[in-house]
Amino acid sequence: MDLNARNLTDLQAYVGFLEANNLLIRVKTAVDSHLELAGIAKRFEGDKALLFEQVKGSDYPVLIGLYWNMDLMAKVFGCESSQLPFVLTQEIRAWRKNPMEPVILESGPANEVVETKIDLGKLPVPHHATGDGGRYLTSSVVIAKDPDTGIRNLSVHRMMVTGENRFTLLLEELGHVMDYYKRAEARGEALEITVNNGVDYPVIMAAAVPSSAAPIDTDELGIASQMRGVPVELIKAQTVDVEAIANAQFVIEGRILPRLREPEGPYAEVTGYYAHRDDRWVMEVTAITRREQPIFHSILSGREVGNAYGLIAGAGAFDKIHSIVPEVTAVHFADGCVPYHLVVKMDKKHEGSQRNAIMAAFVSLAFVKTVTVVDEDVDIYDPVDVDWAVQTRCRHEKDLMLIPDAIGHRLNPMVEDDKWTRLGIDATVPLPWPDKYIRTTMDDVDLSAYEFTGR
Ligand SMILES: Cc1cc2nc3c(=O)[nH]c(=O)nc-3n(C[C@H](O)[C@H](O)[C@H](O)COP(=O)(O)O)c2cc1C
Ligand SMILES: [Mn+2]
Repeated sequence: MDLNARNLTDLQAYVGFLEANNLLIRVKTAVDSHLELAGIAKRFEGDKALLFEQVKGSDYPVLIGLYWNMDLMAKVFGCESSQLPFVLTQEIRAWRKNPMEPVILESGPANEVVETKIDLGKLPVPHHATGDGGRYLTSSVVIAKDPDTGIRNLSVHRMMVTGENRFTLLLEELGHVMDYYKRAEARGEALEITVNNGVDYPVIMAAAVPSSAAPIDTDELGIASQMRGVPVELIKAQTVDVEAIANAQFVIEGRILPRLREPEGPYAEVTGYYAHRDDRWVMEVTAITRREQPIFHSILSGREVGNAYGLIAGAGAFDKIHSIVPEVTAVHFADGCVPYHLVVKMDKKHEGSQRNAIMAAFVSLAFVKTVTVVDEDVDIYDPVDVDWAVQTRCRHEKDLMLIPDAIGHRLNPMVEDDKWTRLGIDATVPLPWPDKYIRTTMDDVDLSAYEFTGR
């Protein structure tokens, strides 16, 4: 694949590329990382990316907005935004067929400077939403190793700064890091991790590939390597036996402590609600390394998180769903609230296989609440068109599949006792396709042959 993201090896190169393509806004005024930075970013949400050149009390600039605009992302990948999901699915497929191993170096840009004193207060970590409980890392990639097999894992976690050398963080129940942590904790051991801030699309996206596409016995760094087109370079850490991303901006090393929980939250989640404050997992920082001139990377809490997760999660799930039900031709997370509503498009050949598509989608994505399946003539990227299909093709008495007491996504306020009801909506036309379901069309006119004014 001709991926521009391959040539963009680090955030400095991203900044240069975005600027050259008129996709970057520089904020020249010094801003406060407490509420002000995110408040400004919110006003630009979905626009060009933002580089805050000066953050009060910190030596480092902050880049935000790399994931909030699909066209910007497509530009970096060198494709049309409509093609982006398929490009990513191809990368996951190529990785599965021929996994590429990362390489381990002694040193790299990310450990040019080893901080002599550990002080998270020096980093421009934003306090995003007004009701948040503290300053949050939102985009840093955690590398951990399976305590039994040593296989590496990539994942992203919200992490709240609670001291000079301390975070509290969220581990999702079904995630691989949670699995590792539980096994380490049962032995009374901490789980060593590196937290990599300021990494490229391939590394963050590989971290968000769902476990249905990247099971626990696979190393997601292989997916990042595939997307970069070359093996990802890792560096050895100073204080833990886990590697870090060589061209990250900052590496925070440390351990998630066993049998200890401390308050984390509230945090403005992707749901549009605050996740409540509760006792959660604790990371003790053992070292911080960085580049000579690092750029701190953040993802604006809320929608941008959904984008960063939804695109690659959809691409990974598509690979899985398509392998089970080949008639499925595309999937898309409805933009309203990623990751809860997945729209599935299919070229139905067998009556009933749309129900298999719904079930395949549910098992491929643990946190999807609603799956709507539509025919090939529906534009799944247009919520109006999807609603049109539901309103004109779904027999509510027969075509709704309710799955009560399924495992819920804890971030969603609808979840009770970790459970909720999942809903499948079959909005496909029954086969053989009756004439009454033929869509109206107009003549497909070539506009270049006409003269217009006022256009
Ligand atoms: C921006 C962003 C924020 C995320 N925040 C969290 C989080 O706080 N806790 C969590 O467990 N997963 C979070 N996730 C989701 C996991 O990173 C994702 O489910 C990943 O696939 C888990 O890796 P695993 O399949 O190897 O367990 C986040 C993902 C993204 C992209
Ligand atoms: Mn994993």
